Amino acid sequence: MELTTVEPTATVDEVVAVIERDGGVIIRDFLDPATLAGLTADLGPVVDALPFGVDEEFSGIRTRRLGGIFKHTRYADAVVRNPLYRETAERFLCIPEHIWLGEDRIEVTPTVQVGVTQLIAIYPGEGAQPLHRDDSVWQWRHPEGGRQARAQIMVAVSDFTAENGGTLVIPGSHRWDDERAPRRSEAVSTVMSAGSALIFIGGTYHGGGTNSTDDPRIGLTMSLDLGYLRQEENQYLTIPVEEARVLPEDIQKIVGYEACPPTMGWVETDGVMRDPHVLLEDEFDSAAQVNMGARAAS
Ligand SMILES: O=C(O)CCC(=O)C(=O)O
Ligand SMILES: [Fe+2]
Repeated sequence: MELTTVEPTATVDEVVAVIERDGGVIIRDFLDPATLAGLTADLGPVVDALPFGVDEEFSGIRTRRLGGIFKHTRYADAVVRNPLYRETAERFLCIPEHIWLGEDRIEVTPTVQVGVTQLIAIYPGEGAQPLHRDDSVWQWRHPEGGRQARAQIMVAVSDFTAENGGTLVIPGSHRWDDERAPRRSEAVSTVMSAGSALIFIGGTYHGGGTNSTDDPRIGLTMSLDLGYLRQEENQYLTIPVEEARVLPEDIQKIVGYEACPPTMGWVETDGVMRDPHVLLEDEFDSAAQVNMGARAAS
């Protein structure tokens, strides 16, 4: 089975229907050429200056990863504003649930928020990532018909091919329960031209592919997540980094300056996804990182 590609003129209904069936869909020419050129111009030099990753198991050691995309370029705004992504995400996530306030039954509809932003440049010689679900960051469970937590996008900044590491996806795997292991033989490559995009939901098994070409494969990924998957009181605004520095270490960690396994809460510094506590340290181990595999096992 291959992934379905739809035209940029597709409706949100059509996009949602393919994702409900397959777990993901490719939108041809998702970005216009000027936006794509702007992304490349703004992000290319920044990512080129980063060292390679240090995590052989998951993030890659022939891969460069840049986070904090919205502080590096305004051309990323078009990604979250594009209705084919934004409204599709809202269809999966903004589903009202009721709560009781005394005897009043109240419908509450969650918002969406950006959860992760990353430019991922997979260089020649990088091997395939383990297939995974991105909603594993919350240890999300998957009963049939359960709600989704995340709608993810992978925009092709370079062409994506089967040879250069175009994202591997297992069609239909969003419906699997949590006991079934993903196998490489079940995955198909995301093949799309620069400017096109793969939209998939958090329960879909996927991973970066092997790059056996001579050029890097460059993708911009972002997620829109359930707006309530966060701390109730906004501790980072209440106690920003400069104020947190003077707190005792156990208090720094309990208010939120600590990652939760496997990788929740990371910050990117020098191309590495790190525990946020490093922002409070004068010196830190440059090999210190959050790691889906190691952290999950520890
Ligand atoms: O680079 C890719 O194609 C996928 C990367 C990915 O799935 C991840 O890092 O979580
Ligand atoms: Fe992923």
